[in-house]
Parts: sequence; structure tokens; C-alpha cells
Amino acid sequence: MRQSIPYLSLLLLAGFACSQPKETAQTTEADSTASKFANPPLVQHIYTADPSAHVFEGKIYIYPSHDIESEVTEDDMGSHFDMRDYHVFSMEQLGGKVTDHGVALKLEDIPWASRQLWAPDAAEKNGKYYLYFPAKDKQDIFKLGVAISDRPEGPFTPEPQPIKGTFSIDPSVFQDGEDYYLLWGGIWGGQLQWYENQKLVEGRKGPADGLPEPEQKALVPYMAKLSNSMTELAEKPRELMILDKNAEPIKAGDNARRFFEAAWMHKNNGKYYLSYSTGDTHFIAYAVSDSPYGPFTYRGIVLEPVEGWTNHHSIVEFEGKWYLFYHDTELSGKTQLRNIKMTELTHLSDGKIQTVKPMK
Ligand code: FUB
Repeated sequence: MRQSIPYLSLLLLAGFACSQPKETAQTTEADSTASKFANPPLVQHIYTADPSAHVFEGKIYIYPSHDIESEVTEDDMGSHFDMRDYHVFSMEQLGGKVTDHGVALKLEDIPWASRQLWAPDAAEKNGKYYLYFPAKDKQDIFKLGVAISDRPEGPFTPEPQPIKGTFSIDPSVFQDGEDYYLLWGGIWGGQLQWYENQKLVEGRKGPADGLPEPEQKALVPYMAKLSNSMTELAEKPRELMILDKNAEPIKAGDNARRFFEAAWMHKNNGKYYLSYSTGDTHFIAYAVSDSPYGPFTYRGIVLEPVEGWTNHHSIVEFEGKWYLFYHDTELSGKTQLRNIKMTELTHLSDGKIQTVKPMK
């Protein structure tokens, strides 16, 4: 989606592109004039990634990661993604101003967490707002936490302990009528491969420890219904199976189609769409089912690879149209300093999704 005010051009003339974004709350409007990127960054004064978008109180609210420069050396466990807080953003109209509501939750306020506030998501129930987030605990193991607020923008108050029975990263919430489901999981730095039967296996430490062999079934995301309180799982987490067109599970060696991280669910025309990042092949892929629990059948690509290693998205309906939120590294050129974007998403009449190209 194009936006009309040439704000990005002004910032570039002022030398903005060579400097670190200033960490002050502000509103941003952007423009993609003369860019090779199909869509402009939504936020330019701080780095943002992994945008989870929802419609609350008639507006779009975005819950992204807040990327920062850090001294941490890059590795295959993603240690250089060393985020310390979350900001919440809102848009009254698509293509209009994006408001930064400031810090909604910070690491030092989460009693059980030690580092790495990765991709979050949020949900609303009975006028309360719930922010779901992953962080490493004091033993350096990812868990999922929840924090509560009376307002969509926070500030959020974290529960004192992680959500019992959760592990790994990238929580997202899918609401289906009165039911709310928590999805999660991510391999390599997301540690999903360290678990068997949902129990951490002693001694697994590296990104490849516990990964299935290429001919074995790939690891898949988990999902569980949330309790009435929204702060606990109401059932034992289940695997969301992803099958090929022959109803065979996608294999671990099928890197262009297998699940890596960033699971998101949406429903259109009575079908459940599970979309996810394929990680080292950099696609946002999707699979479709008649049930939120699956099994899901692989259907294709939502989003082609973006600039930067990671690809992470959300899909939301607003005023009768569907939108894809995603990120790339247009502003920084650095993998761990990303900027969020959005564009319209089209569901085709055969139930497929029209693939989005992030570059012109
Ligand atoms: O932002 C940190 C991690 O990078 C996320 O949790 C992953 O999905 C990837 O985008």
C-alpha cells in the first residue's frame, strides 16, 4: 500500500538513514517514492519487527518486537535479537498516521524473564487486553508469558510466572467465536527441537540438537485453547500437522515448505488458514484446514522472501478487506534491525491466497 506524504524522503535528506532511530514516541507517515520496495516502513523512529495486528476499538493495533542495536555477537541461536521491551502502535485508518504509544512492557518488569523479548501478540476479552510474549527464563530457556492491561496500548502488567505448559517462541492468538487459541513454536533459536513429548530433553543446546532427519516428519507448531482467564492453557497442547497434497506430513528436509517459526491463524469463508515462516528458505507459507486443530494441507506462499533473513507476518481483516503485516530491513540493511510494513492481501475464489511480492 502506498502512502501519500513524502516523509521518508525528508528524513533521508536529513541524513536519517545513516543514524540510529531516536527512541521518542511520535507519529509516523511514510512514502515509498522511488523505492525498490513495494511498501514503505510504517515506523521509522525505532526499529520494529514481527508485527501482530488486530482490530480493537475500531482501530488497527500493532504489537511488534522492538529491535535494538546490541553488543551480542550473531549466532544461529539468534542471540543478536536481544530485545528488551515492547511498544504498541495504532492506526485509525490504513495508510494514515501510525501512533507509537510508547513502552508497553519491559524486560526488567517481568519477574521470570532474563533476556530476548521476541515476537509478541495480543488479544481482547471482556474489555481486558492480554499481551502474549516469549522470553528466556533465568535458565536461558524460552517460555511464553502473558501481561494484562485495561487498554489495548498498555501498559501491561506481567503475570509473575510463565504460562504453565508453554515452551519455545512466537505466541499468537486466534479467536474463533468465544474460543481463544494460543499457537506457538520455532526451531533453531526458538528451541522447539529440544523437546520430545513436550518435555525438554537434557543436553540439547545447539540449533541442530534434536532436529529430525530430512526424511522424518518436520516439527510443527503447537496450539492449545486458552482458559476463561486467558492466562492459562485449558488443554494439553496439540501439534498442528501440516500435510502435502498426498496427505503425507511435510518432511524435515523439505525446507521450502516445512514450518520454522511465526505461526499465525486466520479464518476466511469457513476455512482455517495456518501461515508460517519457512526460516532458512525465507517464505511465509500457508496451509488450510476445516478445523483449527488441523490437519492442514499445504497450499502455497503468502509472502516471498523479504530483504533480511527473517520473515514474520500477521493477517487481519479490517473494514471488509484483508491485510498482511510483515517486516524487512529497508531502513538499516541489518538482519536484526527491522521495520514493519503492510499491504493488502487477496483471497482468491478457489480458497488460495494471492502471493505478495515485497519488492517492485
Ligand atoms: O524477532 C525475533 C525472532 O525473529 C522472532 O521471534 C522470529 O519469528 C523471527 O522474526
